[in-house]
Amino acid sequence: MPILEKSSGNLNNINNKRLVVKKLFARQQHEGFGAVVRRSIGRFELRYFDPFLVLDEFSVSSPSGFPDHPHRGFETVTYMLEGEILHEDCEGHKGVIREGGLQWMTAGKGIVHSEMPSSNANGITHNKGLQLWINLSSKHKLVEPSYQEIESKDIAEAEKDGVRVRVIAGEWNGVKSKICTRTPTMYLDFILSPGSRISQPIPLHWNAFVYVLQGQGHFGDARSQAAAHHLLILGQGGDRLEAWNSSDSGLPLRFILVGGEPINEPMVQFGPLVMNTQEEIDQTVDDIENFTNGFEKARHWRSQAASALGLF
Ligand code: FJE
Ligand code: FE
Repeated sequence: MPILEKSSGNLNNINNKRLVVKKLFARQQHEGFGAVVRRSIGRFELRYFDPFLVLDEFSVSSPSGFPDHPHRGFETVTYMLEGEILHEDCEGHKGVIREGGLQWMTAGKGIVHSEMPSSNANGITHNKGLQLWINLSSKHKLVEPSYQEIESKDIAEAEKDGVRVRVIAGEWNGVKSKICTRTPTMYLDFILSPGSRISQPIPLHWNAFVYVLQGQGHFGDARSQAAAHHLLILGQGGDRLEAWNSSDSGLPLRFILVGGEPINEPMVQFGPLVMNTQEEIDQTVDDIENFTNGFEKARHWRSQAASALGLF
């Protein structure tokens, strides 16, 4: 458990490092229609890391993907690392999330959509990215659905002392993301060249994790090393993360650092439906079956991508 490593004499733990309290390797599993995900948050060993419900490193090659499915009560954040994904929803919202680009979707009261490799993916067989599910507090669960989309070239970026940062949410050294988060969240994509390091502030009471994408690094202290596909849960009791590239092959270290303010409410999840009580889940299942309370437009809607694959 997170124990204060050294006493600073300050009850607020200012200037204390956060340490890694749990390390998980994300194995591959099958999800959707022929898609492969490495799930770290949201699997049996780590059901919920308030406010984070799921973290999937996904890979889809045509013909595969995530055909028509509903969401209610949370947000999905899709960040493409390679290739692209076509999304279509029952409200008529449609688009392609390209390499390096971001879609921050507030499902709120309800959306039915598909997420599939785009047909003109020009022979790119591997479309890879990260999808993070962030819970919404009870007062935001039933907001109108909305999207925030940012192309790669418009994602805030900064570089200093061998550290490159892409600011997905929150800010780094005064460089701010334009994403509005309903659940206060920071999401930084770090690329550290060999020999470089960071000391990154994280709000004291937030839950925070690292997910390593590439290379090798140390996180928190010299005892904690990790490589690609590992999730590191950071303990409480500190206001910053120290990390450094410890690759011995001269490769960059790439990882995301994500933090969020815990919601501290009861959470009941039924797949892509996340509410506070079982009654609200039962109501949601009713709404999906009867096309009510936000699911009206799903009655006659089928995504083009899944239709083209003959999935109906
Ligand atoms: C799914 C419910 C879902 N991980 N990573 C049930 F919503 C999904 C689903 C996804 C998903 C989509 C993308 Cl683009 C990336 C994802 C789960 O759509 F797979 C199941 N089984
Ligand atoms: Fe989805």
